[in-house]
Amino acid sequence: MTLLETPRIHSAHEATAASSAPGGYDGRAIPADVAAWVSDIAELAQPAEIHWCDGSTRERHELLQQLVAAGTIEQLNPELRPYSFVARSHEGDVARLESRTFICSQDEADAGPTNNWREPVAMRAELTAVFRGTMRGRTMYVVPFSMGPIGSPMAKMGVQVTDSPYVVVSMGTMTRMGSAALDAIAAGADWVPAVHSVGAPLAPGEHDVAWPCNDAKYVAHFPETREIWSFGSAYGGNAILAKKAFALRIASVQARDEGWLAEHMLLIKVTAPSGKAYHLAAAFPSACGKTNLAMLTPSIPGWSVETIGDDIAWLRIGADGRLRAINPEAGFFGVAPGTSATTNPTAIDTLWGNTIFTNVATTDDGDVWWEGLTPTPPAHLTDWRGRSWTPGSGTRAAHPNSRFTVSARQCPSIASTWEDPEGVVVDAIVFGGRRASNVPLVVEARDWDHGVFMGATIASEQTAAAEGTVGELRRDPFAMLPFCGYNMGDYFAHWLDFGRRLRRSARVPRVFQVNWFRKGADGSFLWPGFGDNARVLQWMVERLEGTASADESPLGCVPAADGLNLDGLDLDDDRVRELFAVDPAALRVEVDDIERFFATFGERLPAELPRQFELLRARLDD
Ligand code: OXD
Ligand code: MN
Repeated sequence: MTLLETPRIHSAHEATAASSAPGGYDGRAIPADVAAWVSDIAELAQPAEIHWCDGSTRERHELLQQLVAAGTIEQLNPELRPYSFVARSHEGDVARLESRTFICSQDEADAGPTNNWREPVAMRAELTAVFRGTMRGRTMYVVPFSMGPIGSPMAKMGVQVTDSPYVVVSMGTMTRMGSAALDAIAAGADWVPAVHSVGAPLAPGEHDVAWPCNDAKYVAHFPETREIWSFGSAYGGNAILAKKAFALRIASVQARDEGWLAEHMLLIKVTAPSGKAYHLAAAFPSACGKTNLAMLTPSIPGWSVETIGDDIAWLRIGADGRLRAINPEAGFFGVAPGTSATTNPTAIDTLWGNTIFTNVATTDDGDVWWEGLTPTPPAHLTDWRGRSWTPGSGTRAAHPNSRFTVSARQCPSIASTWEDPEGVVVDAIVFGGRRASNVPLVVEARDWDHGVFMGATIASEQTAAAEGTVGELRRDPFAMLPFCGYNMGDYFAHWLDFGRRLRRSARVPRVFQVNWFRKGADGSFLWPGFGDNARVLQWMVERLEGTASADESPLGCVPAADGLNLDGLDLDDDRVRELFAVDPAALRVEVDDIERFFATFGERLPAELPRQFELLRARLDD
């Protein structure tokens, strides 16, 4: 790069004006290491301009206007959906790309059998080639952000550079983004660098497309140097690097090294009619109803559920010896299809305005629609591809992985403690998946180690959140299969070790497994789900309080007869029996599958897991 091509660095309020001097940012000092890194990336990617994001409302407004002008987003009817927008992505850029997600640890064994490993030197060379000149003709945005409330001892900082203004506004919703985060870095906080490009340089005078992206895609993580490099996609977790790439893949490595947990978990506060409140952290694979559970409206009187987070939780042992957790995110990037006033009225209320929808359908009067929003679709829609759509056309109007991006602050059920810098005390951990068979409605683990076994053996039917065949059963330990940044065998060991540390502290949380999705012989769901899931939460709380009795089953403790509150529910005894049925023959087949899965970890599998496995086998043979 010659000196003449050196990109201009300017403040947020000078997005198109002449630059202020490098190092100037709203009069603030830019930390030298951040400035040096930004300048290195700019030298490689060669953007036309550099914009340091301050996270202000004015900046967001300007970016949204720019995105409307570029055709990336369209404003919805302000009378129906104030200050809200719809984006239609490129048809080849609609989900997380697990096959293009790489963990580039020095040693392949440290990535483990569940990750795509790439040798870091070779990957750096490949990335350098694709990133060279990738931002030509575009603005590179520098996005300083905090995961967790700024100032929280549990928060962590990052800086993402991106050439996508759509990604900037998404980061603005999903994180605490802007000057305050940069100030925290200037004050000495460590930060994770994340480089993102849509991979679509513009030649002088070239007309841009609405959703620039590249057929070649990479979401690469370097765990030892805590770096993220993403190329070619602007969709969700591929591009909003604070979320899956940082808050789970890189953070899981930091958590292993620093003795905490970075998990794919929602966080809720459940209050019993007595007024006593408990906090639950629950891990479910992508698109298995985490947002619905996080915003649940209980069907049973006297109970309430408040939201702290819907996707990611960071947990550590607090100064008081209790397990404490924060939601590191500031917004929800939720799956739209299936969200309705019946399934999740709180989400519907949250989405009243100030929302960016991606790949949903739009109505003729300028509002949004997706499958499941209303029992019958409107007579005419514009589908997620931007084409005219009528019911019966045989295609889906909204993409199955269409999303809403909205601030957590807008959620009517958000708990007043959701930004508590110390985190909330976690009383119970829940694991779940989407299972048509074999897994009962609820089971309680005998102890922490048994709970780790439950987490390690979660399997779920694949959803549309990532590429792959929807419906196929896959092992998804701790719902972290696509998100664990290191060898999952070591991750299991870390969980076991964490339990040993918890046992030395005040109280070890209880562990449960749930399955809302079991089907009967007739193929229909056995359990009504949604608001009625509060009945299962009630049983868990009563277990915590020591008032609910349980029966032993080979899988763990299940509610004793009459233990589950089924008042007012039209569920006959046969269905209840089916919900909790344990079929040893079917489970033995499952156990063989678990054995094969565990074998893939070789000597990295901690001995406690095969021990738990043999105990289960023996219980099934009893
Ligand atoms: C998500 C996912 O977007 O898990 O939360 O895919
Ligand atoms: Mn998720």
